[in-house]
Amino acid sequence: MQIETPSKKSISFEDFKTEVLKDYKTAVTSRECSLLGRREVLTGKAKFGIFGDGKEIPQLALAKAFKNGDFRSGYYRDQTFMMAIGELSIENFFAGLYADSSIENEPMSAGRQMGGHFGTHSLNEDGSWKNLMLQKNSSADTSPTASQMPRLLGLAQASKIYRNVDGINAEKFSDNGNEIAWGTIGNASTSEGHFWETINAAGVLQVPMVISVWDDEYGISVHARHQTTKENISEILKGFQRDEENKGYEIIVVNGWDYPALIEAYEKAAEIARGSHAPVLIHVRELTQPQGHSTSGSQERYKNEDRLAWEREFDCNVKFREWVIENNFSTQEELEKIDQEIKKQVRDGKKAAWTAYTQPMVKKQKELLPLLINAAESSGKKDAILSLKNELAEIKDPIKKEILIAARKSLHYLIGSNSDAKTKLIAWIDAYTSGSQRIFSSNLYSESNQNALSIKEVKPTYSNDARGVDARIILRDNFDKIFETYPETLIFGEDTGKIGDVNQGLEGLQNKYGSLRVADTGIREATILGQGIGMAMRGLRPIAEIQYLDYILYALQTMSDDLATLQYRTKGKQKAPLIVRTRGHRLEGIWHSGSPMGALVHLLHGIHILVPRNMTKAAGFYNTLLEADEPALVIECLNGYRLKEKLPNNFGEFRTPIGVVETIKEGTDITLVSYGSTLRLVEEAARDLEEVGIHAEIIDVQSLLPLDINKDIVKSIEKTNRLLVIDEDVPGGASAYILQNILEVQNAYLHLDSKPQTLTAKEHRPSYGTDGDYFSKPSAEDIFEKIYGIMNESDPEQYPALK
Ligand SMILES: Cc1ncc(C[n+]2csc(CCOP(=O)(O)OP(=O)(O)O)c2C)c(N)n1
Ligand SMILES: [Mg+2]
Repeated sequence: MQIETPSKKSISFEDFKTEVLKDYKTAVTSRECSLLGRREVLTGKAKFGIFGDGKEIPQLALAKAFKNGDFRSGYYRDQTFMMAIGELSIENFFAGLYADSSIENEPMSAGRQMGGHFGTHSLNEDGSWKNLMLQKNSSADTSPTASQMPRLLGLAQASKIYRNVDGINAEKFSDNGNEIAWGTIGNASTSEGHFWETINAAGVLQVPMVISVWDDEYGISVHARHQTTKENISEILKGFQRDEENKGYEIIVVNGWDYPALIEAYEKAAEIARGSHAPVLIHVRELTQPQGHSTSGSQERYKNEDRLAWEREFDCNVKFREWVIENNFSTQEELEKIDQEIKKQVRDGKKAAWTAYTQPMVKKQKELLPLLINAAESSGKKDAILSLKNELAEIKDPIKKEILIAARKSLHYLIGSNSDAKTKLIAWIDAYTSGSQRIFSSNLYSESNQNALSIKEVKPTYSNDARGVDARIILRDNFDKIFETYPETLIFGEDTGKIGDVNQGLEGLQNKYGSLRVADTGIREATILGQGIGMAMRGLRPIAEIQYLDYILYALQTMSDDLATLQYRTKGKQKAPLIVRTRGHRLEGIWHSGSPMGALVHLLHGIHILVPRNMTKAAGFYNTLLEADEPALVIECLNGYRLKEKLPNNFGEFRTPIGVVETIKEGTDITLVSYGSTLRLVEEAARDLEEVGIHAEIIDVQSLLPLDINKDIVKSIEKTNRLLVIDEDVPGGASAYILQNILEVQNAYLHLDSKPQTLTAKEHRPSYGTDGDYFSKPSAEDIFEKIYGIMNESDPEQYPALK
């Protein structure tokens, strides 16, 4: 018998039945995991649970349309999809719930993320790319609602670049740009700015992005009437609908319990997005939450009985089951049998996951107990140690923390004693602690041999008659060389394309390399960043330009939550070697001369933050970064583009090392540490100080994250015995961060004869105009006086008071 399937392709009834029953089993497995998962939390075996129950059926349809090479960028409801594409087993699901820190057991994040945060592995053990065309890909989820959206745009845009830019080796990443980036988002999260920014940008860019809105009418307890105009996201997006005259979106509305309609919707969406690269929005309505939002609350508090009854009736699994029986794919009895088998499978999988999670720690517990007994024997406080031991022995499935508490506390009772048993105990504690610490702290930065710190310095070279040119020329000629050498590089931002950026560091390059590689974007910093992240995750080398440093705050959430955590949250299984280019520090006015470096340093651990003092240094950083596999933020000096710099003759080759400081003036009396635009003022003050007999040594840190990896600053302080850190951030900002490193990491306090100090901008934003700048930021006079004051205090006879 032949039937007309939703795919409109005629396949045999038997084949279709097999597929339907496979889907049924996945839906039931997923639901059973959710039900048991909640129990695991309520009985205390897991901390928190957020599950995909009530969203199963549309995810089966999505999985059918999802092909190798495609990417998902979604959120915590998508367990059924992950199961359907074969990337999440029952054991993996429970390992995630328990926070199992083994990447083999918990491949999503090695227990670093809450359960329900999904990702696949893009990288081999050595950090190199896998062939992403041979697998189904999911970018690693983040918890902030809608934070998946900016990245989704870039994942989709990569297909457009691969389809339309020649010369890129796409083998591992694309087949002529046929890949779709599939987004998922909850109805309530469409209230976020990131959603709207991404929707508009994808419409403008016309990229193969299919975004599904899972609409269950609620965002935790808050109903759609408080979230969405007209309580209907597809209704209010109607203006985006494409038509004969205008490009735009295809918008599809479908009920989340209607299996055949869903399959048809997803097939249609895939055809449009793959073929024409038009974005598609699928509004999946009438979804439910059988167990409520998460384990931290109960929906009976905010849903009335009518709503709860409706949800029971329209539960997508219930409806699917009815459809399966009505259409003779199976019988009530057969399905009951399947249900029972699956219940058992899930129970068994759960048990296996618990055993795999707990066994290594039980082993450690067993190892430790005799060590504690021996240590007790050698201690004057035997009973205290034995009682710690007994408490530990009674714990059935101990976690690392409980084991280490017993071990480490026992050392309190061994202070002053010496014994073989104590030595053995200490060695055991140290080994277990450091091994465990790595489990939780590795991979913040790249650990491959392409990590940025391993790229060695290459100095710029100059011909004998090298002229001084406007510094922006150096950037431009270096970018030219970069685009010529690396076909996979592209740069985009506000005014980046046609005019070649506001300071013309890219002058003429759009004409040369085309408007896809040197591109103008809308004014939308978060999605400029997201474009970069997504494209970098698919093998391209994007440079995302943020026009001014002050405006990076719009992109900061995406940088901090997504880009900076990517390597860490996947334990090195995904990477986005994105370069973010911006310009800042000093010009004029509250929003064109900010230097919020402390804030950035604090929020962006995981990204290298580079602060070149001139454009040759900046160009050298770009060259270094393109050899590396890590993200970085490069802040050019806003007031430096028209200053003269000598023209190098090895463009594309010279490399500024990352994390290495440079002494730019030698001196014996005091060490001055600074970076970026401020250095020119520090140099000016230092020249004036020479005239009064003070010889300052100036160190340019060049790189704030990481900072002075060779600990060179302390070597200078050993000589000068005095330290002043100068910058344009607020008091206690980046200068305090630098000071902490010098004093605590480099132990410079051992060599200081004067109080270490900082000189910073005022607490407020810099006021407009030349005088505004003079009274807001440290001036050469401020710097001179501060240093003179330090010298006067140390030797008033040699340096009599200035005032
Ligand atoms: C930026 C941000 N704000 C708040 C939260 C807390 N939070 C987690 S889920 C959620 C509701 C999301 O609702 P919806 O998007 O409709 O997805 P659903 O859970 O209903 O599938 C909220 C407010 C968060 N994770 N991120
Ligand atoms: Mg919702």
